[in-house]
Parts: sequence; C-alpha cells; structure tokens
Amino acid sequence: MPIWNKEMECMPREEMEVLQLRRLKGALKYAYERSAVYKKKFDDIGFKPGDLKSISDLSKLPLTVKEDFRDNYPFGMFAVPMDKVVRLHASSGTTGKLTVVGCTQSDMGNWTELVARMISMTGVTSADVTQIAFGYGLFTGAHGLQYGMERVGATVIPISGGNSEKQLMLMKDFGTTVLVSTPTYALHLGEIALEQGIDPKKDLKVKFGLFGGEAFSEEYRKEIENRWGMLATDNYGLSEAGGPGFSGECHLICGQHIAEDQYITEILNPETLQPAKPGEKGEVVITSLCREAVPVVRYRTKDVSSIDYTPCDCGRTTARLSKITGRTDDMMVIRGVNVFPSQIESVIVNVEGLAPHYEIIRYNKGFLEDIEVRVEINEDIFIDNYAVLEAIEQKLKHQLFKTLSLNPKVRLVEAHSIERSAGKAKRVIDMRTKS
Ligand code: DLL
Repeated sequence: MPIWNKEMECMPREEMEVLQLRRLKGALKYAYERSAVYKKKFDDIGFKPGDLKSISDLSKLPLTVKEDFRDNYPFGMFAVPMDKVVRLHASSGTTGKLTVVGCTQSDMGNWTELVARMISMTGVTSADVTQIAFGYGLFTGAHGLQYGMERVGATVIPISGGNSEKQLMLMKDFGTTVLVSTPTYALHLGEIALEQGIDPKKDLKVKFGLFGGEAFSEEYRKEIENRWGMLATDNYGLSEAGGPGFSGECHLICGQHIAEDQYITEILNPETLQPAKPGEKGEVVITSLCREAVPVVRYRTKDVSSIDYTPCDCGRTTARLSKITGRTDDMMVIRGVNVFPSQIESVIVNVEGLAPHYEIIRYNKGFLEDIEVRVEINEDIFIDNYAVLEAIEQKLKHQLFKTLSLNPKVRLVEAHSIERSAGKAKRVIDMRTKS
C-alpha cells in the first residue's frame, strides 16, 4: 500500500526526535514572541525559550487548557495579525463560549498534507469517490477531509450531514466508494439503507469508512464493518490541534499514526500530571510544531489514550495512539467506581437482542449519583414479548456488573426510539439536580 510521505512517515525514530527538537525550539520562540498568552505563561515561571535543551524539558512548561481559549475569545490565542488569517473554525463545547481557531495559508497547506497522509493510510486513492457526510460549517471535519481527498485526487461529494435518503441515492448513482462521517451516523445510515431495502454490502460500493470526531468502541466498529462490508478506520483530532490529520489508523488497524513531524504528543497521568509510561493510559497533551495562526504549547485535550513508539508493520515509524476511550471529563464516578460511556457501549454491543443505540442518564438522589442505561432492542423483537425482554435485560445487567462492578438501572426501549444524530452523538444526558 503506497505511503503518502515516506520521508516523514517512515523516518527513523532518532532522526524524528532531532527534527522535533529543532522545530520545538523554533515553535516555543515563536509562541513567546508572538502570543501574549504564552509570553505570560512562560514569564510566570521564569522560562525563556532558549532554556529548552531537550524534548523532555517541555514538561517544565505549564499546560494550556480550553479555558485559555474561552478567556481569550475570540482571537486572543492568535499569534498572527488577522490579515494573515485565511480561515476561521470553532468548536462548541458543552458550556460557555466557542473555541476559536484559525489558519494562515501555510497552516492550510500543512493541514491538507496531513489529511492526505491519513486518507492514504486507510487505502484511499485517486480512483475513489468520497461522500463527505460530516456537517460543513465551523466544524473542521468536513473541510479538512475534503482538502485531503482532493489532494490525493479522489472525487469529493460534499453532501454534508443528514438527509439520509439523498445520501443513499447519491451513493448508488455516483458510485460512492468512501464514506466520511461520525461513526454514529454511519451506523444510522446503514440502518436507513436496510429499511429502504438497500443492502449496503451488496447494493452499494462503499469499501472504506473514515470515521472520527467522537469516540467509538471496537465492538461498534465491527458492527459498522459488518453492516457495510467496509474497512472502517478511526481518525482523531481536535480543532485546537488543527482538526483531522493529527492521527489516523492505517489499514492494519493497530493504533493511530501521529503526525509527529508537526506535533509532539505527551501522555500524562490525569491525577499527577506526570508522564505516563509507554503503553500506559493517560491524557493526551499536544504541542504544535508548525502552526502559525494559533500555535499550542502543551494543550491538555482531556482525551484518554496511550502511546506506542514501536514501528508498525505497515512500514511507518510514527508513534501510534491507542483508540481514544473517552475524555476524563466524561468520566462518571458512581459509588466510587470510575465509569466511561465507552465501557457501557462495549457491553451493549455484545448483548444479543440489543441494538447499538443507547443513552446514559445521570441522576442523583440527594448526594448519591446514579445512572440509568437506556438501550434499544432489535427491531425483530416484539416489545410485548416479556419473557424475551426479561432474558435480555438480565443478560445486560449481568454483563454490566461484570464490567463495571455496579448495578445501574437498565431500561430497554423500542427500536428507533432514541434520537439519531447526523453528527457527534450525545450519549450522556445529565439530569442531576444541584443539591
Ligand atoms: O472532532 C476534529 C475531527 C474531525 C477529528 C473529524 C477527526 C475527524 P472538535 O470538534 O474540536 O474536532 O472535537 C475534538 O472530539 O477532543 C475528542 O474528544 C473528540 N474526538 C475527535 N475525534 C475522535 C476520535 C474534531 N477519533 C474532540 N475518537 C476531541 C475519540 C474523538 N474522540
């Protein structure tokens, strides 16, 4: 399988570290001289960019957090005058203001290059026809994937998210071979196809799915692959670190190759904020090496993953991130037990009779917090077949207890009763009252 940029993607580790150190020195000097936010952060601890002698010295610097973006809304994190900015993007968090980022011409070029690499890792070539079903707009997903696809030479159908019937019509009529969307939407679209008498495996030509924008479990991936008969890759990124292109899986599906020539990745223990060992899980922290408009130094993503520095069998030498299992701020603490939505998803997808559509309701009784797991049953099961429902419920409860050591409330609901999303799914509904 061709590698888009062999020089950068297959560089021996020692050479990569030399390149990273050189670029890091430049990036810190750049941030210090051009950004009032970073100048203050460095001055506060008496750090001058020239003090950095090795990559590990980076750990002496303070972390950057989403609040830095919010406090400096809209352009306070920018390191260039606005006449150098050619694009603005933003992501909306659950609370507060938008996180605004921007790109210079050079950032746009680097972004396109990184997405082209990511797409080629999956196996997409100029012969492919790609349907981009991410929502266009301030979200980086659709635009980034479009630039990369066009750079690779694939044909782009910029249909945007939603309108599932039209999506399926174009898939058939235009011979779509690649679907780009959130994993949630891919599963939903597969379901609509079956309802319309279209078997995606037989009646459509989609052979690759490039998914990202939200966490999904291995079991969820298998479900998508089985329904579509495709290879589904997981691709990670965030607006603050340039959107998609930061990391992506190759066709061997063994971790996401990081664009290490443009970003340094640390994994920190979320409690101690000290480096986790290779292979150990922690929070992903990112430093950009080439970004001009909005450089980031030690950006705390809150996403949970681990890192593997061994070369991959695909030939690439870039370090790989394990599948993101969630965000530290998604973690619920129920009776002292840490629970991530992804753990619940893995259980649901393995219980026969359940559909992979669920939501988790957080509620409290006084000071005590609890959750209720609502899951759809498969449509071939009748909602009034109590014996079957009872058996499924027991199985689900048993498996949840085995995985979480907790007995959350469980409610089976009718097929199609949980709202579908054309973008990122909202899995957790917070009904807690403040006490
Ligand atoms: O979601 C960028 C992106 C678009 C990546 C398309 C890949 C494909 P934001 O809207 O800023 O940017 O959201 C970033 O989404 O911190 C993660 O919590 C989550 N996220 C993104 N991709 C993944 C993934 C884009 N593959 C936030 N797995 C991140 C798990 C993901 N979580």
